[in-house]
Amino acid sequence: MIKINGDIKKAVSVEEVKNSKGTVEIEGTVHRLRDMGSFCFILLRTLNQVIQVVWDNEANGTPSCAEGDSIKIEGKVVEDLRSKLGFEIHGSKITIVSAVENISPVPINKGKVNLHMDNHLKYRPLVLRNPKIRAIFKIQEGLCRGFREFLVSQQFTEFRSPKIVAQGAEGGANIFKLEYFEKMAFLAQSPQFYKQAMVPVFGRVFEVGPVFRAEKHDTSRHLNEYTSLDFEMGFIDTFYDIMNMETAMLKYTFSLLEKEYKSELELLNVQLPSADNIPAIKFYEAKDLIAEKYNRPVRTYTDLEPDEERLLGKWAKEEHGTPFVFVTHYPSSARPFYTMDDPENPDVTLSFDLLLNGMEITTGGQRINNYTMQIEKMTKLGMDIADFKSYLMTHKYGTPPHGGLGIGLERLTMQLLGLDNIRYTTLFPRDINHLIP
Ligand code: AMO
Repeated sequence: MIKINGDIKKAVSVEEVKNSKGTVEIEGTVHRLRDMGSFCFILLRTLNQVIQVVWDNEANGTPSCAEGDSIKIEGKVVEDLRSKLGFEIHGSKITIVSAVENISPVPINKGKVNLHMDNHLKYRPLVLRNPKIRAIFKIQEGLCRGFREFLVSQQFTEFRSPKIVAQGAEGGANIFKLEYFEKMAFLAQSPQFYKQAMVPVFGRVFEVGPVFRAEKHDTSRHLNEYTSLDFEMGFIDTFYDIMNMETAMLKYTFSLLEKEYKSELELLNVQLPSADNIPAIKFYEAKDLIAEKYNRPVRTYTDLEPDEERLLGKWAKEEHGTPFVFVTHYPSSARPFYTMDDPENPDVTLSFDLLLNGMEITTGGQRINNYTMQIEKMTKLGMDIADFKSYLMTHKYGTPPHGGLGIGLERLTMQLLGLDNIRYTTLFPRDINHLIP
């Protein structure tokens, strides 16, 4: 008979191991075995850290485990200030829980994984076991946690929107089509319509979820599926309320990372930036400033080019000592139909992007909340109102002034950690060439 008593199997933290007196038993994967002759180092990849076990070959015989085995090891915790964790385990008994079949074809246990991108992605399930690669995703978890915890503290409600939808929310051709029984459907480009619909329901909402963009080009900053951190809030006075909320969220998140993700930040040698005193510059002023300061004539005023974003990041660092810069008042033609135009100059919008180290990580702004105004803008853009009847219910039956933003989680991770390709910041990237793993 199997007795199930409902106990949850507890995971033990490194601190608990360190502070335990006497013998401990730890579970983990053999990360590395280093035979030194009379003794052996067994590096064990545990839930949180790689823990060093010293195994006395003379007293215990050579260890029975191999690299890649899942084992339990018993031993005594001994303080050792030379070790990174301040202690090591003097092992006395090994139990193999699951033996490895084959040696990994990629170097999981090396300090750095030096693989060509194609091989890196081909062996992704293995590469992710490397502590430095894993640290990227622990930090990413911290970014999502910070976003969530901060917004909950500000009375936002978390919601989930459908990913199979009938319309594109962001315009453009970068939308995946899908056969949906007898109808045509799409993969959601963003939760835009749904987060706006939630404003009259909950007042303030957020979602952390996948979004899909059918980008055909192969760049270091675009994915076909990425995670969007979205929020939307009602009763805003201006779109600066959104920028202030994002700034406060970033500050909260960075302090959470400093506290709870210290070892990962150290492993990756990352210094988090300060989100204090972020400058804001208007779109047209930014264009002219870059042209003048960096001798780069404006080619088009339609949007910021990647090179202009990079130079603007340089300017923010040089002039304001920060890697962040808000760019506001984008041209109306560069923003989707739901964006509120500036009543003082309808050619520009009450919208912004946030750049970090010279790359856009966020888009946000105030939305049109007035029904007539929204219909007028859509008509001007040649859109068929009938297709958007459901979306327009929000406006028709009343919604307060509202706005929000979408942060690309992978872009934020990439820019914070100084990585040169967005593929390193998503577990299993989807780009034009990769669907497996
Ligand atoms: P936008 O389309 O600008 O705005 O997207 C918001 C943020 O998402 C990230 N991003 C991407 N990341 C990886 N791969 C891509 N292909 C990709 N495309 C965009 C960027 C960008 O700043 N609904 C609006 C947001 C809002 O106004 O609330 C939207 O989706 O970091």
